[in-house]
Amino acid sequence: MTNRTEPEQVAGNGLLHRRLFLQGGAAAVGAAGLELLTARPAAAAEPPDVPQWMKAPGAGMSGHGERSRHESHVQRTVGSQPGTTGSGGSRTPLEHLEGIITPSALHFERHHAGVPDIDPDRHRLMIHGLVERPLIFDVESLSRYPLVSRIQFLECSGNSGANNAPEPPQQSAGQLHGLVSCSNWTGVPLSILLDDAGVRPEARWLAAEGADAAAMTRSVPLEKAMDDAMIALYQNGERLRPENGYPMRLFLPGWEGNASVKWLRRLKVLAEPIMAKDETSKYTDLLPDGAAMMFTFPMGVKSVITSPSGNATMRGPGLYQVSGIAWSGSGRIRRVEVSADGGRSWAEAALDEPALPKAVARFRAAWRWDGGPAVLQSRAVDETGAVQPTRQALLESRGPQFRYHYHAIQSWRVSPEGEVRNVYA
Ligand SMILES: Nc1nc2c(c(=O)[nH]1)N[C@H]1C(S)=C(S)[C@@H](COP(=O)(O)O)O[C@H]1N2
Ligand SMILES: [Mo]
Repeated sequence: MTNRTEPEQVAGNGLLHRRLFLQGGAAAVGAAGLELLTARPAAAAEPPDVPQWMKAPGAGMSGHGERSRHESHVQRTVGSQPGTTGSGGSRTPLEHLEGIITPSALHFERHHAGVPDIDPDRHRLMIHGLVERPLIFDVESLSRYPLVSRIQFLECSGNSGANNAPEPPQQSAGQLHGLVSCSNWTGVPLSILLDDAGVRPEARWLAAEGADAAAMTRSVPLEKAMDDAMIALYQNGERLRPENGYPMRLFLPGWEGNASVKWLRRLKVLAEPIMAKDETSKYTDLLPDGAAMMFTFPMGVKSVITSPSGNATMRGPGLYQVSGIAWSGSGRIRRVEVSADGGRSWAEAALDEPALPKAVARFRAAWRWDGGPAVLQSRAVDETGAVQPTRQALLESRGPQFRYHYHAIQSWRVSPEGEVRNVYA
């Protein structure tokens, strides 16, 4: 065991240099890289093991795959409003996932009146209002337009709102923050369709209407529609899941999820916002003086450590890989820092490549836990220079009645017994 050169500590309470995760880093630091994997040395006397599954041929092929039956415990956390079945949400189990893509079957869901069972052959999208030529599209005609494909996150503006409560809820990373997911979305740029329809000069807004029983409707500024909005048809290479808007949805990168209207059936071009029930009764931000902000679309810069997660138990002192996700509605994540001493000192985390705009970024830090009390935090900075705020700073700036757009730093306390808990630090 010579040559054991663990990266140097760069922040308090055991945070090590991120070198370990940079390209070639694990090789450069030698045995410390192996230790992170916690492999035990093979004992020379152990017989080679021939497990059951090597003794006979395995199962055959299948037309549509399923995950391993040993992974069936990985589930979304489902919650619906009292007295309803389809009105509510389900949260992505962030603590069970790695990388940046959310498997479609685990994408979070938020429905106002359940998932409609739409026959794609009978579904239509109409573009009308302040246009030269009102147009009707079906799935087939839309699919012939030039498609674009982008990896981008979707986040409900109600995400993480449980941390507004006076006492920290004891939940996992996914239960607290799992109203965010990230997919490879493929669809038609909305600007092409609007150009085909011929938008009139006085047009400023669009009303987007969904084909669910809620007929969920939101106003979208024409500027966003002409910028990076898409009519999404595919999610992670396959057709959209019914839960996520099959056969077509509006997708507004970086903006609060609610405005990305699912099961999209109508876009009405307008001079003013339509003031739909969904944007007057909800999705406004009440200020301390009683006024409310409307149309607060972009999602703030945010991050959360997913490993370890709240409600997890650490297996004892040693070297750990702290891993998490960061994202910003304003562009790329430039930097993520991790603290193990409740924000007194910070170590820069390694970011997985590539860093994509308005996508989830995966960060990692190496942490030698000495078995003492610790408070783990992550803090993201985006390419505009915006810094993720502390919980205290966020609540002070917005007042106690604020509900949406919670994006403060998450604190996980690690007890000497290894129990990880949500705390307000
Ligand atoms: N038609 C329709 N669109 C909708 C909704 C809905 O209930 N009906 N929910 C909205 C909300 S609040 C969010 S956060 C996102 C959730 O998208 P997802 O279920 O694909 O994650 O869809 C939005 N679009
Ligand atoms: Mo939402």
